Amino acid sequence: QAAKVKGPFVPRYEDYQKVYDAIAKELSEKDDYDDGSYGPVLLRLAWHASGTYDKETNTGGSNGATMRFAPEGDHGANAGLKTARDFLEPIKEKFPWISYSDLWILSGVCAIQEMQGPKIPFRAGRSDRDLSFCTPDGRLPDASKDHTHIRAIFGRMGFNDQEMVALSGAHALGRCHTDRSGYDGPWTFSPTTLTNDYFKLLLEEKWAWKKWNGPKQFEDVKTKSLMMLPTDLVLIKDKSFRSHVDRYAKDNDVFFKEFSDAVLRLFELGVPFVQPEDQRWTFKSSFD
Ligand code: CCH
Repeated sequence: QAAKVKGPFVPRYEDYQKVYDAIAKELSEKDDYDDGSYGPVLLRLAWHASGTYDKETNTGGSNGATMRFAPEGDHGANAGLKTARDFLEPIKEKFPWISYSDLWILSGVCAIQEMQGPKIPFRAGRSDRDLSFCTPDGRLPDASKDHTHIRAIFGRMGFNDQEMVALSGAHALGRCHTDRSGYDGPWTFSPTTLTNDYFKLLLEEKWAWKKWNGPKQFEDVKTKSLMMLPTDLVLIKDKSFRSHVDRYAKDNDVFFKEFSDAVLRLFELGVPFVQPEDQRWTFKSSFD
């Protein structure tokens, strides 16, 4: 009788759902961080892993997880993201078969869904690469700049105006930290729940330069407890951007749909998937 041969472990949807569940559990249990959740910083990790993509050279993007290495991990834009990488380390130990690249993106998906955002369909298949694949500094946006810069940075990834505005709605979540970017404060009153409040506040509040010794940023005149970056205000100063801010402020469902589509595209930039586009997975949230 032939001995049973065990083939190599090929993870499937159920296995990735288990990883999702483990991240969601950690998110709900470790609630003593920042505004009560690691969700925002996990999303920022997934975004900064993906947002290095350059469509001309097909370099950068989430395939590789090269932010693990010093040159890229030390880029100014990535300050503070070690917190997110460290948060995921016990998960990686529990599920050693998942690549860091897939884990970081799956945790971004999980963060969005667990913070009551839309579903973000996911494909697996990213593989980790060595430090020779680190991207040069300067590929991520600089918050002190204007519309030309935003279009140049996101245009390099292949995004149009509408997608740039949709993606920016992520600033409903989290906050700026003086010891990371130098900026200070949250954009909304509910920084651990995804809503279209970022767009509503942009339009409804009065924004003035904050008087302080830090980098130039805006504060809301009424409560002085919220902030906007110079690049955030650009979205209501530029006519084309503004038309999308108006649409998203009016209708949260439209925002969720277009945010989900744009984030899905961001997370897949430059990844040579085997899993076909029409067979993406949608994970169950902890509250489904
Ligand atoms: Fe962002 N972001 N972001 N951002 N971001 C910061 C924090 C978050 C810019 C600058 C900053 C996107 C686009 C832009 C998040 C998601 C997205 C901070 C504060 C700066 C500065 C960092 C700190 O001090 O900790 C600029 C400039 C742009 C575009 O022009 C996009 C796109 C996304 C995701 C889709 C999230 C989430 C945070 C909160 C992180 C936290 O730790 O709370």
